[in-house]
Amino acid sequence: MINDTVLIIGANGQLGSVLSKELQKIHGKDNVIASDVYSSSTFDGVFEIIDATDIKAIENIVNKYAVNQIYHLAAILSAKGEKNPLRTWDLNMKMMLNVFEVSRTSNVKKVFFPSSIAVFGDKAPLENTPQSAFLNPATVYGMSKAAGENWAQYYFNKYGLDVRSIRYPGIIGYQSMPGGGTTDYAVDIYHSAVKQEKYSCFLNPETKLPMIFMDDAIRSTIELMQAPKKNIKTRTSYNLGSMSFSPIEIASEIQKLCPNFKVEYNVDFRQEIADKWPKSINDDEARKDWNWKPKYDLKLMTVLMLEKLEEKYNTTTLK
Ligand code: AKB
Repeated sequence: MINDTVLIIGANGQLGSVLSKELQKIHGKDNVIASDVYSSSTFDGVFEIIDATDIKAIENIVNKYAVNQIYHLAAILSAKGEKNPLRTWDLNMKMMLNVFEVSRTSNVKKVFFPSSIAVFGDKAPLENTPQSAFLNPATVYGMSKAAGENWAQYYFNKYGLDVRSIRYPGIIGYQSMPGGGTTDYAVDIYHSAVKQEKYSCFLNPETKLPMIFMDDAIRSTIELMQAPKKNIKTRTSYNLGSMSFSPIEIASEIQKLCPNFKVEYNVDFRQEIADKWPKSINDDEARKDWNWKPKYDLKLMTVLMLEKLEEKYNTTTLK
């Protein structure tokens, strides 16, 4: 067991709720402080309510538990963010800077800050998008992540704060639901299949996007955070590749196991966001610096998603 006290901000979210449990296994149940702006009825462990826009609230918890690592996962995502651009910028930036400032002025030694494929825009190559491609994000969420990456690098260069970051693709897991993203369809579609409902997809059938299975996303985060400091050469954020597919490809993979499953396409404003994002990611730097290697592909993920969701909904849809 590693003797650190870890604070997770945004622990009720899609990634946070799964990561909190994994971190408990590594650091011990009492050394993981899960927090969110709302309480959790399901988390088994230490939980605190924190509004991360309030720097004092973060500081109090960091001091109370002598926290020395923070995973800052709270943010308004791409699609939801476009409904209220100024509020999204304000919240995402304020929370992130509060976390960096509290870390700089306290005993926090390491910070995890998630970035996203949303940092890329139409000036980056759509296929095999390189680590150092030009960043011209088209959403406020993407703008806040691109700015956050630069702030992460600034805090490292200027204050020596060990901030580490990954540009996540869309994350797909059976344990939790995403909220407000453009890649959310790739989780929702599995729930519809298992509930034997027709799925209405908000992206067009050919829209290919980079995605990752939850287990790989969690493992990548932990591997990055555990890598020796000298290996971390990218101090903005690492590209992370895993799989890429379109709605029609995921639907046909599901149909191999649920032959009656049907999808209709009702494209909305999220299409415009997806069209500017990479279709596939070059993650050579992550592979080289901290040995990143994904384990799951679309086929394996689909089998697991359907099996686990069948258990959850207590249904039998699989062939
Ligand atoms: C979103 O769709 O906004 C997120 C992301 C790719 O960062 N899932």
